[in-house]
Amino acid sequence: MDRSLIIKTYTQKNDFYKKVAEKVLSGKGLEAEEALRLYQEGDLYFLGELANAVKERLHQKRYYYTINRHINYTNICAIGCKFCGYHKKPGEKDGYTYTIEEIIETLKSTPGLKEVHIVGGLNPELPYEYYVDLIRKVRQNFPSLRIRAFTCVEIDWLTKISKKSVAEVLTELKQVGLNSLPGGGAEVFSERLHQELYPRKIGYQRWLEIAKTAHRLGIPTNATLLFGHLETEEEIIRHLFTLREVQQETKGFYCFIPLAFIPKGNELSYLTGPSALKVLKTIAISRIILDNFPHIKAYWVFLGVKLAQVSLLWGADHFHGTVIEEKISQSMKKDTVVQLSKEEIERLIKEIGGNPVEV
Ligand code: V47
Ligand code: SF4
Repeated sequence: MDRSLIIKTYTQKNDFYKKVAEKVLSGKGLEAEEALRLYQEGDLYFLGELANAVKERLHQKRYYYTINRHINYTNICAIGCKFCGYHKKPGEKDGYTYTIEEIIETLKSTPGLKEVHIVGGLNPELPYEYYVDLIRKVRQNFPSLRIRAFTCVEIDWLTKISKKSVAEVLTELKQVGLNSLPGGGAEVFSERLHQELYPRKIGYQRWLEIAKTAHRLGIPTNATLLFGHLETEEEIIRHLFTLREVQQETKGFYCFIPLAFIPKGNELSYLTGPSALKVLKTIAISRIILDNFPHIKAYWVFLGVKLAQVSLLWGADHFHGTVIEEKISQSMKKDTVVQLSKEEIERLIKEIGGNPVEV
Protein backbone atom coordinates (compact mmCIF):
# COMPACT_ATOMS: atom_id res chain seq x y z
CA MET A 1 0.00 0.00 0.00
CA ASP A 2 1.17 3.52 -0.80
CA ARG A 3 2.02 4.85 2.67
CA SER A 4 0.43 8.28 2.06
CA LEU A 5 -2.90 6.48 1.60
CA ILE A 6 -2.71 5.34 5.21
CA ILE A 7 -2.82 8.95 6.44
CA LYS A 8 -5.62 9.75 3.98
CA THR A 9 -7.70 6.83 5.20
CA TYR A 10 -7.31 7.81 8.86
CA THR A 11 -7.97 11.53 8.37
CA GLN A 12 -11.16 10.89 6.39
CA LYS A 13 -12.83 9.22 9.32
CA ASN A 14 -11.60 11.25 12.29
CA ASP A 15 -11.44 15.03 12.83
CA PHE A 16 -8.73 14.78 15.48
CA TYR A 17 -6.51 12.80 13.11
CA LYS A 18 -7.23 15.34 10.37
CA LYS A 19 -6.22 18.27 12.58
CA VAL A 20 -2.96 16.72 13.81
CA ALA A 21 -2.03 15.40 10.35
CA GLU A 22 -2.44 18.89 8.86
CA LYS A 23 -0.21 20.40 11.54
CA VAL A 24 2.50 17.74 11.44
CA LEU A 25 2.63 17.50 7.64
CA SER A 26 2.89 21.28 7.24
CA GLY A 27 5.69 21.48 9.82
CA LYS A 28 3.61 23.27 12.46
CA GLY A 29 4.24 22.04 15.98
CA LEU A 30 1.51 20.26 17.94
CA GLU A 31 0.21 21.60 21.24
CA ALA A 32 1.22 19.47 24.24
CA GLU A 33 -2.40 18.33 24.80
CA GLU A 34 -2.71 17.25 21.16
CA ALA A 35 0.57 15.35 21.36
CA LEU A 36 -0.53 13.62 24.55
CA ARG A 37 -3.85 12.58 23.02
CA LEU A 38 -2.08 11.34 19.89
CA TYR A 39 0.33 9.30 22.01
CA GLN A 40 -2.44 7.89 24.23
CA GLU A 41 -5.18 7.25 21.69
CA GLY A 42 -3.50 7.42 18.31
CA ASP A 43 -3.47 4.27 16.25
CA LEU A 44 -0.03 2.66 15.91
CA TYR A 45 -0.05 2.87 12.09
CA PHE A 46 -1.25 6.47 11.99
CA LEU A 47 1.49 7.55 14.43
CA GLY A 48 4.03 5.63 12.39
CA GLU A 49 3.01 7.29 9.13
CA LEU A 50 3.13 10.78 10.61
CA ALA A 51 6.54 10.11 12.17
CA ASN A 52 7.82 8.63 8.94
CA ALA A 53 6.63 11.72 7.04
CA VAL A 54 8.66 13.93 9.40
CA LYS A 55 11.64 11.58 9.04
CA GLU A 56 11.43 11.66 5.23
CA ARG A 57 11.08 15.47 5.20
CA LEU A 58 14.43 15.64 7.04
CA HIS A 59 16.32 12.67 5.60
CA GLN A 60 14.33 11.16 2.73
CA LYS A 61 15.32 7.47 2.54
CA ARG A 62 18.69 7.95 4.23
CA TYR A 63 19.46 5.99 7.41
CA TYR A 64 22.66 6.60 9.34
CA TYR A 65 25.07 4.42 11.26
CA THR A 66 28.66 4.60 12.36
CA ILE A 67 31.59 2.29 13.04
CA ASN A 68 31.90 2.78 16.75
CA ARG A 69 32.93 1.19 19.99
CA HIS A 70 31.82 1.71 23.58
CA ILE A 71 34.26 2.02 26.45
CA ASN A 72 32.62 1.73 29.87
CA TYR A 73 35.75 2.73 31.79
CA THR A 74 34.46 1.83 35.28
CA ASN A 75 31.35 0.14 36.69
CA ILE A 76 31.99 1.49 40.20
CA CYS A 77 29.39 4.11 41.03
CA ALA A 78 28.65 6.04 44.20
CA ILE A 79 25.13 6.89 43.06
CA GLY A 80 23.14 3.67 42.64
CA CYS A 81 20.05 4.38 40.54
CA LYS A 82 17.24 1.85 41.08
CA PHE A 83 16.94 1.03 37.38
CA CYS A 84 20.65 0.36 36.84
CA GLY A 85 22.00 -3.18 36.87
CA TYR A 86 25.44 -2.15 35.68
CA HIS A 87 26.98 -0.40 38.67
CA LYS A 88 28.85 -1.87 41.66
CA LYS A 89 29.21 0.02 44.93
CA PRO A 90 32.74 1.20 45.82
CA GLY A 91 34.54 -1.77 47.44
CA GLU A 92 32.03 -4.31 46.09
CA LYS A 93 33.20 -7.53 44.41
CA ASP A 94 33.35 -7.42 40.57
CA GLY A 95 33.97 -3.68 40.41
CA TYR A 96 36.46 -2.77 37.67
CA THR A 97 38.26 0.29 36.33
CA TYR A 98 40.31 0.34 33.13
CA THR A 99 43.64 2.08 33.02
CA ILE A 100 44.15 4.62 30.26
CA GLU A 101 46.74 2.30 28.69
CA GLU A 102 44.21 -0.55 28.61
CA ILE A 103 41.70 1.71 26.88
CA ILE A 104 44.24 2.79 24.26
CA GLU A 105 45.18 -0.86 23.61
CA THR A 106 41.49 -1.78 23.28
CA LEU A 107 40.94 1.00 20.75
CA LYS A 108 44.04 -0.04 18.80
CA SER A 109 42.62 -3.54 18.51
CA THR A 110 39.50 -2.23 16.68
CA PRO A 111 40.37 -1.33 13.09
CA GLY A 112 38.32 1.23 11.14
CA LEU A 113 36.82 2.98 14.17
CA LYS A 114 35.16 6.34 13.40
CA GLU A 115 33.75 7.06 16.86
CA VAL A 116 34.25 6.06 20.48
CA HIS A 117 31.56 6.37 23.12
CA ILE A 118 33.10 6.66 26.59
CA VAL A 119 30.92 6.58 29.72
CA GLY A 120 31.14 5.09 33.19
CA GLY A 121 29.96 5.19 36.79
CA LEU A 122 30.85 7.90 39.29
CA ASN A 123 33.90 6.29 40.86
CA PRO A 124 35.19 8.15 43.96
CA GLU A 125 38.67 6.67 43.46
CA LEU A 126 39.30 8.31 40.09
CA PRO A 127 40.93 11.76 40.19
CA TYR A 128 39.95 14.57 37.82
CA GLU A 129 43.27 14.11 35.96
CA TYR A 130 42.23 10.59 34.89
CA TYR A 131 39.37 12.03 32.79
CA VAL A 132 41.43 14.77 31.18
CA ASP A 133 44.38 12.42 30.51
CA LEU A 134 42.05 9.81 29.07
CA ILE A 135 40.67 12.20 26.45
CA ARG A 136 44.10 13.70 25.76
CA LYS A 137 45.72 10.29 25.19
CA VAL A 138 42.87 8.98 23.05
CA ARG A 139 43.16 12.13 20.91
CA GLN A 140 46.97 11.85 20.66
CA ASN A 141 46.73 8.23 19.54
CA PHE A 142 43.71 8.70 17.22
CA PRO A 143 43.79 12.19 15.72
CA SER A 144 40.66 11.81 13.57
CA LEU A 145 38.49 9.67 15.87
CA ARG A 146 35.20 11.28 17.03
CA ILE A 147 35.29 11.23 20.83
CA ARG A 148 31.84 11.26 22.43
CA ALA A 149 32.44 11.07 26.14
CA PHE A 150 30.97 11.72 29.59
CA THR A 151 27.28 12.40 30.15
CA CYS A 152 26.05 15.57 31.87
CA VAL A 153 25.98 13.48 35.07
CA GLU A 154 29.70 12.76 34.79
CA ILE A 155 30.41 16.40 33.92
CA ASP A 156 28.61 17.47 37.11
CA TRP A 157 30.72 14.93 39.06
CA LEU A 158 33.89 16.39 37.50
CA THR A 159 32.92 19.88 38.66
CA LYS A 160 32.58 18.52 42.20
CA ILE A 161 35.91 16.64 42.33
CA SER A 162 37.84 19.45 40.61
CA LYS A 163 36.03 22.40 42.20
CA LYS A 164 35.81 23.92 38.71
CA SER A 165 32.76 25.29 36.94
CA VAL A 166 30.88 23.39 34.23
CA ALA A 167 32.30 25.77 31.59
CA GLU A 168 35.86 25.26 32.87
CA VAL A 169 35.58 21.47 32.85
CA LEU A 170 34.02 21.38 29.38
CA THR A 171 36.52 23.85 27.96
CA GLU A 172 39.43 21.80 29.27
CA LEU A 173 38.01 18.55 27.88
CA LYS A 174 37.34 20.22 24.53
CA GLN A 175 40.90 21.54 24.42
CA VAL A 176 42.35 18.06 24.87
CA GLY A 177 40.12 16.51 22.20
CA LEU A 178 36.51 15.92 23.29
CA ASN A 179 34.01 16.34 20.43
CA SER A 180 30.58 15.78 21.95
CA LEU A 181 28.64 14.45 24.94
CA PRO A 182 26.41 11.37 24.88
CA GLY A 183 22.80 11.76 25.97
CA GLY A 184 22.69 9.57 29.06
CA GLY A 185 21.55 10.56 32.52
CA ALA A 186 18.52 12.57 31.41
CA GLU A 187 16.19 9.72 32.50
CA VAL A 188 12.75 11.41 32.76
CA PHE A 189 12.44 15.13 33.40
CA SER A 190 10.24 14.62 36.45
CA GLU A 191 10.98 15.56 40.05
CA ARG A 192 8.62 12.77 41.21
CA LEU A 193 10.69 10.08 39.44
CA HIS A 194 13.95 11.72 40.43
CA GLN A 195 13.01 11.30 44.11
CA GLU A 196 11.63 7.81 43.58
CA LEU A 197 14.29 6.23 41.36
CA TYR A 198 17.55 8.20 41.37
CA PRO A 199 17.56 10.72 44.24
CA ARG A 200 21.38 10.85 44.43
CA LYS A 201 21.81 11.73 40.79
CA ILE A 202 21.51 15.28 39.45
CA GLY A 203 17.98 16.42 38.64
CA TYR A 204 16.82 17.54 35.24
CA GLN A 205 17.36 21.27 35.80
CA ARG A 206 21.08 20.66 36.35
CA TRP A 207 21.23 18.17 33.45
CA LEU A 208 19.76 20.83 31.15
CA GLU A 209 22.02 23.54 32.52
CA ILE A 210 25.07 21.41 31.65
CA ALA A 211 23.73 20.54 28.18
CA LYS A 212 23.06 24.24 27.49
CA THR A 213 26.56 25.19 28.66
CA ALA A 214 28.05 22.57 26.33
CA HIS A 215 26.01 23.94 23.42
CA ARG A 216 27.17 27.48 24.20
CA LEU A 217 30.77 26.26 24.08
CA GLY A 218 30.23 24.61 20.70
CA ILE A 219 30.01 21.05 22.05
CA PRO A 220 27.00 19.19 20.63
CA THR A 221 25.21 16.76 22.93
CA ASN A 222 22.67 13.99 22.62
CA ALA A 223 19.62 13.54 24.81
CA THR A 224 17.87 10.43 26.08
CA LEU A 225 14.60 9.41 27.70
CA LEU A 226 14.44 6.27 29.82
CA PHE A 227 10.90 4.94 29.35
CA GLY A 228 8.84 1.88 30.11
CA HIS A 229 9.14 1.80 33.92
CA LEU A 230 7.12 3.97 36.35
CA GLU A 231 6.70 7.10 34.26
CA THR A 232 3.35 8.41 33.07
CA GLU A 233 2.51 9.36 29.50
CA GLU A 234 2.18 12.99 30.62
CA GLU A 235 5.76 12.87 31.93
CA ILE A 236 7.04 11.53 28.62
CA ILE A 237 5.29 14.30 26.68
CA ARG A 238 6.59 16.94 29.11
CA HIS A 239 10.13 15.57 28.70
CA LEU A 240 9.87 15.84 24.92
CA PHE A 241 8.43 19.36 24.94
CA THR A 242 11.14 20.52 27.37
CA LEU A 243 13.82 19.22 25.00
CA ARG A 244 12.08 20.84 22.04
CA GLU A 245 12.12 24.22 23.80
CA VAL A 246 15.80 23.97 24.74
CA GLN A 247 16.68 22.95 21.20
CA GLN A 248 14.78 25.98 19.89
CA GLU A 249 17.07 28.09 22.03
CA THR A 250 20.49 26.41 21.57
CA LYS A 251 20.30 24.18 18.46
CA GLY A 252 22.99 22.09 20.15
CA PHE A 253 21.29 18.69 20.36
CA TYR A 254 22.28 16.23 17.67
CA CYS A 255 20.41 13.05 18.43
CA PHE A 256 17.54 11.93 20.63
CA ILE A 257 17.60 8.35 21.93
CA PRO A 258 14.50 6.88 23.54
CA LEU A 259 15.95 4.15 25.80
CA ALA A 260 13.65 1.21 26.44
CA PHE A 261 13.90 0.14 30.08
CA ILE A 262 15.40 -3.34 30.59
CA PRO A 263 13.93 -4.89 33.76
CA LYS A 264 16.79 -7.23 34.59
CA GLY A 265 19.46 -7.26 37.28
CA ASN A 266 18.15 -4.12 39.00
CA GLU A 267 15.73 -3.05 41.72
CA LEU A 268 12.87 -2.67 39.23
CA SER A 269 13.07 -6.22 37.91
CA TYR A 270 9.47 -6.85 38.97
CA LEU A 271 8.34 -4.61 36.07
CA THR A 272 7.83 -5.96 32.56
CA GLY A 273 9.54 -3.25 30.51
CA PRO A 274 7.86 -1.56 27.54
CA SER A 275 5.94 -3.60 24.97
CA ALA A 276 6.91 -3.41 21.30
CA LEU A 277 3.81 -1.26 20.75
CA LYS A 278 4.91 1.20 23.45
CA VAL A 279 8.42 1.34 21.98
CA LEU A 280 7.17 2.12 18.47
CA LYS A 281 4.64 4.71 19.67
CA THR A 282 7.32 6.39 21.83
CA ILE A 283 9.80 6.56 18.96
CA ALA A 284 7.09 7.93 16.66
CA ILE A 285 5.87 10.62 19.06
CA SER A 286 9.51 11.61 19.70
CA ARG A 287 10.08 12.14 15.97
CA ILE A 288 6.85 14.14 15.68
CA ILE A 289 7.51 16.44 18.66
CA LEU A 290 11.27 16.75 18.18
CA ASP A 291 11.17 17.79 14.54
CA ASN A 292 13.91 20.30 15.44
CA PHE A 293 16.32 17.47 16.39
CA PRO A 294 18.44 16.24 13.48
CA HIS A 295 18.25 12.57 14.46
CA ILE A 296 16.21 10.00 16.36
CA LYS A 297 18.25 6.96 17.24
CA ALA A 298 17.10 3.35 17.35
CA TYR A 299 19.51 2.03 19.96
CA TRP A 300 19.48 -1.62 18.93
CA VAL A 301 21.55 -2.74 21.93
CA PHE A 302 18.62 -2.04 24.28
CA LEU A 303 15.76 -2.56 21.80
CA GLY A 304 17.01 -5.74 20.22
CA VAL A 305 18.03 -5.80 16.57
CA LYS A 306 14.61 -6.84 15.21
CA LEU A 307 12.57 -4.15 16.96
CA ALA A 308 15.24 -1.56 16.17
CA GLN A 309 14.91 -2.43 12.48
CA VAL A 310 11.11 -1.98 12.56
CA SER A 311 11.48 1.32 14.44
CA LEU A 312 13.25 2.69 11.34
CA LEU A 313 9.77 2.68 9.79
CA TRP A 314 8.31 4.50 12.82
CA GLY A 315 10.44 7.64 12.68
CA ALA A 316 13.98 6.61 13.69
CA ASP A 317 16.71 7.44 11.18
CA HIS A 318 19.89 6.49 13.05
CA PHE A 319 20.94 2.93 13.85
CA HIS A 320 23.71 4.01 16.23
CA GLY A 321 26.56 1.76 15.13
CA THR A 322 28.49 -1.43 15.22
CA VAL A 323 28.98 -0.87 19.01
CA ILE A 324 31.26 -3.65 20.37
CA GLU A 325 31.42 -4.29 24.10
CA GLU A 326 28.62 -2.38 25.71
CA LYS A 327 28.64 -3.40 29.34
CA ILE A 328 25.52 -1.64 30.58
CA SER A 329 23.18 -3.97 28.69
CA GLN A 330 25.52 -6.96 29.01
CA SER A 331 25.20 -6.74 32.77
CA MET A 332 21.42 -7.06 32.42
CA LYS A 333 20.88 -9.28 29.40
CA LYS A 334 23.61 -11.86 29.35
CA ASP A 335 22.50 -13.23 25.99
CA THR A 336 22.44 -9.93 24.08
CA VAL A 337 24.38 -9.50 20.86
CA VAL A 338 26.80 -6.62 21.46
CA GLN A 339 28.28 -6.29 18.03
CA LEU A 340 26.90 -5.88 14.52
CA SER A 341 29.03 -5.71 11.41
CA LYS A 342 28.79 -2.87 8.90
CA GLU A 343 27.37 -5.38 6.40
CA GLU A 344 24.65 -6.55 8.81
CA ILE A 345 23.57 -2.97 9.55
CA GLU A 346 23.47 -2.12 5.85
CA ARG A 347 21.43 -5.23 5.13
CA LEU A 348 18.91 -4.36 7.89
CA ILE A 349 18.52 -0.84 6.47
CA LYS A 350 18.20 -1.96 2.85
CA GLU A 351 15.62 -4.56 3.81
CA ILE A 352 13.22 -1.79 4.95
CA GLY A 353 13.82 0.16 1.72
CA GLY A 354 16.40 2.59 3.11
CA ASN A 355 19.73 3.88 1.85
CA PRO A 356 22.48 3.27 4.43
CA VAL A 357 24.80 6.21 5.08
CA GLU A 358 27.94 5.71 7.14
CA VAL A 359 28.75 8.79 9.23
O1 V47 B 1 21.78 7.11 31.48
C1 V47 B 1 20.44 2.44 32.87
C2 V47 B 1 20.19 4.00 30.90
C3 V47 B 1 21.85 5.20 29.99
C4 V47 B 1 18.99 0.94 32.30
O2 V47 B 1 24.19 9.38 23.34
C5 V47 B 1 19.07 1.86 31.28
O3 V47 B 1 24.31 8.20 21.53
C6 V47 B 1 17.52 0.72 30.06
O4 V47 B 1 22.68 7.05 27.54
N1 V47 B 1 17.38 -0.21 31.03
C7 V47 B 1 23.22 5.09 29.36
N2 V47 B 1 18.34 1.77 30.17
C8 V47 B 1 23.14 4.77 27.87
C9 V47 B 1 22.99 6.01 27.04
C10 V47 B 1 23.22 5.95 25.58
C11 V47 B 1 23.18 4.75 24.92
C12 V47 B 1 23.42 4.74 23.54
C13 V47 B 1 23.71 5.87 22.83
C14 V47 B 1 23.76 7.07 23.52
C15 V47 B 1 24.11 8.30 22.75
C16 V47 B 1 23.51 7.13 24.89
O5 V47 B 1 21.32 3.91 30.09
C17 V47 B 1 21.72 5.72 31.39
C18 V47 B 1 20.36 5.23 31.76
O6 V47 B 1 19.37 6.14 31.36
N3 V47 B 1 19.96 2.79 31.68
N4 V47 B 1 19.85 1.30 33.27
C19 V47 B 1 18.09 -0.14 32.15
N5 V47 B 1 17.92 -1.05 33.11
FE1 SF4 C 1 25.67 5.07 38.33
FE2 SF4 C 1 24.86 5.72 35.85
FE3 SF4 C 1 24.18 3.33 36.89
FE4 SF4 C 1 23.06 5.57 37.87
S1 SF4 C 1 22.82 4.77 35.74
S2 SF4 C 1 23.93 3.87 39.08
S3 SF4 C 1 24.75 7.04 37.68
S4 SF4 C 1 26.25 4.00 36.44
